[in-house]
Parts: sequence; C-alpha cells; structure tokens
Amino acid sequence: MNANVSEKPFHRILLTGAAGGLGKILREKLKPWADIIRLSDISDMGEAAEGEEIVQCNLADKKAVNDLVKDTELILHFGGISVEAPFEDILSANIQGTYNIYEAAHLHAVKRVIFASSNHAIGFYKTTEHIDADDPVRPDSMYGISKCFGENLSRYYFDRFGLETVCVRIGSSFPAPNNRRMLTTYLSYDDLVRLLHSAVFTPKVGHTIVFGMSNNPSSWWDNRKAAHLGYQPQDSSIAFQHLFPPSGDYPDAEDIGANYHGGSFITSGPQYK
Ligand code: NAI
Ligand code: 15L
Repeated sequence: MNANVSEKPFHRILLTGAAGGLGKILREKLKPWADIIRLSDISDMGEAAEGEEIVQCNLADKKAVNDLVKDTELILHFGGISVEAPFEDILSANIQGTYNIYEAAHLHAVKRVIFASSNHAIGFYKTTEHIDADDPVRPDSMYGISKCFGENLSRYYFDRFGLETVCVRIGSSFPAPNNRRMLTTYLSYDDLVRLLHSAVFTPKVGHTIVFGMSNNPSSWWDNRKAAHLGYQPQDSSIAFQHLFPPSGDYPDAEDIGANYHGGSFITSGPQYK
C-alpha cells in the first residue's frame, strides 16, 4: 500500500463555529472523516493539532470567507450567533455570513454544505401541533428568521447550481436537557454526530431539511421527509426525565413559552413599548 494515499473519505473539510459549544465537540469527532479539518471562528480556537488548520475570521467578511472556503470539499456551517440578538448583529453574522459561505462554496465548487439550522425556524408552532419539514416556517425570533434565510438560500443554491445542502433543524444539543421543554427537543452529542454522518455520507441529498432530535419519549417533529438520510437516533432524553418530574399544571396556560416549540424564544425578539 502506498503510504501517501489517505483512506479518509475527504481530503479537506471546513467547520465554522469551531470555538462554540458544538464546534468543540465536532472538532474531535470529525477527525476520521478528513485528512485535514479547517477550523474557523471569530473567537480564539487555540493551537492547531495534527490534521487541523486554524483560520480566525469574521463570517461577515466576504473576502476572508472566500479565502476560507478555497480548497475545501465539504462545509459544516455552524458559525454565527446562536441565540436572539439585535437584528443588525444577526444580519451581519448569520445572514451576510451565510450568504458569504454559499457564494464562496459555489465559486469554489464545493459539493455539499451542512447548515446548522434551528428549531427556532418553526418555533411559533404550538406544542399541540405536530409538523414535518414541508410545513411552512414560523420563526420565533430574529435569530429564527436568519435560520429561515439560510434554509431558503440553500434551497436556491441547490435549484440554481446543484449545490447540495442538508439543513439540520437542531433541537437542543447540550450535554443534557436543561429544562422540561428540552426533554422533547434534546439531541445528544452522539446523535448529532450520527445525524451529521448520515447528512455527509448519504450519496444524494439534494436539499433536505431534517429535525435534529434524539429518540425522545415525546416529539413535535416528524422526520419521514428525511428518511433517505437513514438517520437512526440511539439516545433518548428518557435518561433525564427524573430531573423534571411531572407537575399537574404543565404546560401552564399562562406560561406562554411553555406552549410553543421555540419555548422562551417566542418572547425574546424586539420589545415594543
Ligand atoms: P455557540 O454560540 O456556542 O457557537 C457559535 C460560534 O459561532 C461561536 O464560537 C462564535 O464565536 C461563532 N461566531 C459568532 N459570530 C461569528 C462571526 N460573525 N464570524 C465567525 N464566527 C462567529 O453555538 P452552538 O451551540 O455551538 O451552536 C452551533 C450552531 O448550531 C449555531 O449556528 C446554532 O445556531 C446552531 N444550533 C445550536 C443548537 C444547540 O442546541 N446547541 C440548537 C439549534 C441550532
Ligand atoms: C438554539 O437554536 C440555540 O442555538 C440553543 O442555544 C438553544 O437555545 C436551542 O436552540 C433550544 O431551542 O433549546
């Protein structure tokens, strides 16, 4: 066997948001997938280990993003503001930033992007409603609107140029659920990696929207429209149910956040007097 020939599926892939909560997990987990992982964030990412390249840049800087994407085969776009924020900040990091990623991906003939979308693209559905990927978006915040933008932008780049995307509407991906709502929205880190593996290695994905959730005892989201990905979650929030024991009045009709998929995000947007 020629020692110079790699057996990894990709030569170089790009992960944005590498300094973030999920980025730090993925930095390790993606290593078997590529000879080189190019890590990017606006924040410090420490030193590059073997098989890593570090590029610190602002996603809103079009020239910098163009250079960032050059020579990569796949992009996992996790960078950006991950909670509600003033529109101008969302515009720069999430809307301009995601546009810059897609423009560069097209110019450099990247074949596929995995876009970290969010449940907040559909957060204004009530918890009594069950939806699938074909139901209309109902963003619950400026942040959620930026995720709808990314989903529509990626649809356009697929229809116009054939650039494939899997939009992962991540529920709540943390070490454990932090509240009762997250018993429904929880996505374990291992299931996140399983889902990304399906999104990256399924031969044809076109433009797919998939809900990022573990095999939780309750769900508001139906993933049958993304069945071609073959994603099989193996974890469940059931292991954490004891942390949030049932109480008779949940969801309390007065607690508006408890009655919507997006939880408290639905009141986090602009406040008017
Ligand atoms: P995070 O906030 O920990 O990480 C986001 C990273 O993006 C940060 O390191 C930040 O420095 C970087 N960033 C922000 N603005 C930037 C800019 N202008 N240029 C370059 N980098 C910038 O968020 P987390 O939890 O790691 O989420 C990662 C992605 O997944 C985000 O896009 C988020 O919206 C999405 N997501 C995460 C969920 C979760 O439960 N963790 C749920 C739904 C979506
Ligand atoms: C998200 O989109 C956020 O990035 C994350 O911080 C959580 O708030 C998550 O949604 C959630 O809905 O739990």
